[in-house]
Amino acid sequence: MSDFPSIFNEFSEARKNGFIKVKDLKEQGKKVVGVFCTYTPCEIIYASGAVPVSLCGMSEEPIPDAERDLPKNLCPLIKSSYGFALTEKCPYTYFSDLLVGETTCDGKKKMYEYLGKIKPMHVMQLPQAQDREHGLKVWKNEMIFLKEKLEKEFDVTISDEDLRKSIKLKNEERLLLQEFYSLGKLVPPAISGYEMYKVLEGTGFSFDKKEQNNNIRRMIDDLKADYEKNGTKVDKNAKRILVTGCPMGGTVDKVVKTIEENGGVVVCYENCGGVKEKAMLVDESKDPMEALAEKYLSIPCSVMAPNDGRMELLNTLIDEYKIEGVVDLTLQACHTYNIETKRVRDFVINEKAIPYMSLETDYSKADIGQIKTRISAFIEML
Ligand code: BJ8
Repeated sequence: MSDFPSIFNEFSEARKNGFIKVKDLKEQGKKVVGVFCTYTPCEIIYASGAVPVSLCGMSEEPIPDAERDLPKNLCPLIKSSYGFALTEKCPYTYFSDLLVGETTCDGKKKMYEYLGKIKPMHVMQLPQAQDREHGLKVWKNEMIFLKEKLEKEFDVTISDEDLRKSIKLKNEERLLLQEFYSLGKLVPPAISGYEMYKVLEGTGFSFDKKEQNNNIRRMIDDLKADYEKNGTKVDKNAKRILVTGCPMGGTVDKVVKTIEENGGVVVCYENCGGVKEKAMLVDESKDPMEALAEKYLSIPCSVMAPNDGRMELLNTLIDEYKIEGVVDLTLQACHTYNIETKRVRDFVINEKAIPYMSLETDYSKADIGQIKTRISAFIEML
């Protein structure tokens, strides 16, 4: 396979390059809204004329500062996100005019109380179950509440037409990203899991969605043409791995690189950043708020109880991507994903008859050796 198109590098560097872009946007008078979770209905933020940017902390750097206010025994994603706001070390947090979070896990929602003292903060009350009709009503009301907050905060009016336009644009992005990550279905896959992750991550930091969608289209076409002509650089004997569990931005080097340096290739990410949010579109034929509430409430995250949707999604993905092993990643002190490992393990081993391993880690380098030993033993066994 030849070198990647330059557009690929652009996506994988998007987080770094976005710092300058976000500064430029601010100078042009654009509002920036910092978000933390896949449940955030970004369509409403776009409809207000603002741009959403992901503030999920992915580095251990600000964690010691965060631990002045937060307990040590807390998920690194929460501590890192808070630490960046506290220390003003992350330009995205620094430039955000408003932060929007949801009552997902206990750690996040309690941390938002402190974050609200540093930056203007709006918290959406997320229902914790998907099987009650009144849950959907609550969530739709929360959508309307967010819309009103944005209108007031930014002195704008958000019409249904504005919402429909942003829903369409986000759906286009989802369809393109579905096509992109489906390149992992090829045997052998067209690109490594590490490269795939970097592109998917980069879309959270591309602010002009129209331009971004054109670039993704071009990149997919180039990758497909290249695969046809030159094949792939991924080893055809590499074991096909699906990664599920917590968001992995802060652990991708430690986990994905290790999988791929030890005879495996990640062909599918079920977690946030991967398929979880992108698998379902927003219904463009319905009332926009109704459709947004339906779509976002159906995201199968472990903060939902029960979380049957995750098993359904895993079931489909394991078959479609011809998975040979499942790696379930939990960030330390994430109770919901940690508890759900039993259900996932039972499902993968007993119902899908596929090897499974769970990994609990944080953002430090302390356990790199142990992770390498465990992952290489797992892949060798496949
Ligand atoms: S939709 S996965 S982004 S909540 S912060 S739950 S790791 S203890 S991030 Fe998440 Fe939204 Fe769900 Fe996705 Fe655990 Fe940490 Fe909580 Fe976390």
